[in-house]
Amino acid sequence: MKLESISSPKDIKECKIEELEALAEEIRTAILRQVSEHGGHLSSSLGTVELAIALHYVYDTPKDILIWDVGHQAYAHKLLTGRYEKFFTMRQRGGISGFPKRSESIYDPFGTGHASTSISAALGFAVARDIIQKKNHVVAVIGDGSMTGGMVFEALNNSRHTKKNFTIILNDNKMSISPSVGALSKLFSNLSVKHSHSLEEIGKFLRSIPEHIGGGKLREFMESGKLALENMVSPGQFFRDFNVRYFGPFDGHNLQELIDTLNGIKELPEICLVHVLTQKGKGYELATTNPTKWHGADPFHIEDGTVVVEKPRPTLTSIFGKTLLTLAKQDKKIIGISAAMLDGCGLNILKEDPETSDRIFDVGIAEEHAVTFAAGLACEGFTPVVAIYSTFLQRAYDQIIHDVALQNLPVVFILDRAGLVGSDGPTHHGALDLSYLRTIPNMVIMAPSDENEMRNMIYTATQYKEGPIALRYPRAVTYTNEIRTEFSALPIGTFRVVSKGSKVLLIGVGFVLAKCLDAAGVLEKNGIKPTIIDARFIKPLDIKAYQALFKEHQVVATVEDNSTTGGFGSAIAEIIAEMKQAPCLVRIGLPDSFVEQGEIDELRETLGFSGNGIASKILEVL
Ligand SMILES: Cc1ncc(C[n+]2csc(CCOP(=O)(O)OP(=O)(O)O)c2C)c(N)n1
Repeated sequence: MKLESISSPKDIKECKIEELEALAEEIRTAILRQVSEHGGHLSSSLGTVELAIALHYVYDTPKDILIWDVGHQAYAHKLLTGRYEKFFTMRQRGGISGFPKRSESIYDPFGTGHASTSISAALGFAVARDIIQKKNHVVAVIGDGSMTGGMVFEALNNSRHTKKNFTIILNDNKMSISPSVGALSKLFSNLSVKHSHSLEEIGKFLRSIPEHIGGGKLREFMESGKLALENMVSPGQFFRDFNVRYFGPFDGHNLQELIDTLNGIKELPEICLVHVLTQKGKGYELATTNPTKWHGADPFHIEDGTVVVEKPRPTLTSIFGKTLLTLAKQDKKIIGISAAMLDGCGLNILKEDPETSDRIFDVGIAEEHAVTFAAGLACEGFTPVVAIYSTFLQRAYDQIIHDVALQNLPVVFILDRAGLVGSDGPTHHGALDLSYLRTIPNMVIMAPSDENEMRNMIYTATQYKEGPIALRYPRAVTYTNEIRTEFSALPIGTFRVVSKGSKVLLIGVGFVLAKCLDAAGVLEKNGIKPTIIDARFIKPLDIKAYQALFKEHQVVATVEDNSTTGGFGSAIAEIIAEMKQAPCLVRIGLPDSFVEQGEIDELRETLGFSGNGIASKILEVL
């Protein structure tokens, strides 16, 4: 059975194990080819190839529901469900998504991208199935990293009394993006020692104790208390307390074992958790030796793993990490917090530095906890810096409001990947943070327009003790060469006049200021020299100073890498609404719809985010 001839999982149902094993190799080759050419999530997907085959072999998808948590590991699933042709368009503009997506395939019953949602969704499917008396199976596949998300336990807690049956596959590779952290990773490691083996070992040990020193009594005791002993050596008890029947661990690369196990548990009328052990990066040695680096990869040469295009400059993420390292060395009250993204957020260099490592906390995929944990630290006089991607901080909205802002605690929020992120698409674009943060009382929000301003904003944030303060910046490399080493705090709420002109006032929020400068070039060719402002702050705003400027201009244009709904442009609209003589306002930003995947620059161009796009919108109004 050739991979390209598979149009649906039905095509593999008659295959022999050897054929399935050969198919697994073909799938790995296809994944490696695709990710090496276009980038993507490599090591997670290489680790779930046999699992995807076994699941589609045993279950009757799409009638049976198969939900992949996060979904970054579902490339084999895509290949087995009629998407071979389109697989090589994955994560590109107009191509298929890098995550499961309902609108893409009937084999993707639930869209994912953010972690720890699969068990809740599976329970929803199971309850619905029983109400409408459908007969199908529901399966959620979740990684050990994603099991650290609080929603998982809310779902398990709820599942216990709904008494629905569905199956959870715990895909345990001992890794989140970095090695898994916390008590759960310890629990799973304990589970990884087959409890039957442990019992056998203990039995052997007890039998070896001679009669005269009480061996017989001990053996009797073991027999009478077998259950208790089993509980003691079998951490499966943890799941049993949730009314979940634990099976495992199994070798997640042994197709026969996986198929037999899934067939064995499939019809059980209870919630089953099948624990499978897999290797992240399986089949590509570089990825198995450094699964963190290969979690998400840019295009690379398969032979030696070198990237096709070197990043021309340092990333903003690394600027943040280096800046915070410098500040944390000077100020021992600074504490860094990450939700399973130490590398992704740039805190890894602080974790590796002996002077700061014990002040850096990876809390697991637990954004809500990260924020409230920071609130507690702030109460005791520390300066917690919570570094979370814009899209993932959405999770912690109530914690930001109720635990931080309401108590006006000085927590610093660092939002990387604000704005468009590119090929990860709509689940990952940071399109809403200005809108969701701006409505929160006490919150200060900043966006730097270059890396020196960014360093000063990080400094300003760590100095600010009046309440919560957030800093957002895009997924980007740096623009300027010269990094200044001194820091200076910015006066809260002030903007910077970049250049003075007349008629048109262009306000850029963050790094899109560069696009405003391009637009100014186009406008100047049309005889208009605009005034250009670097907004710096999104909240608070210097209303009087803005109103004074508005009076001097006919057209005000705001440019932001955030939804125009509720973002900076909306804030300016609120100010203008209170003026007697209002200028015309043009708001340029992301639309009130989910933006699809694609190259960031390409997407921006389509959305009118280029110099020409901005200028033509202004000229239209004039
Ligand atoms: C809410 C949320 N926070 C952070 C992430 C970023 N993220 C993507 S995959 C991943 C690790 C997932 O680990 P695991 O579930 O064990 O899957 P593996 O990649 O190891 O197969 C993280 C932290 C996310 N997708 N969602």
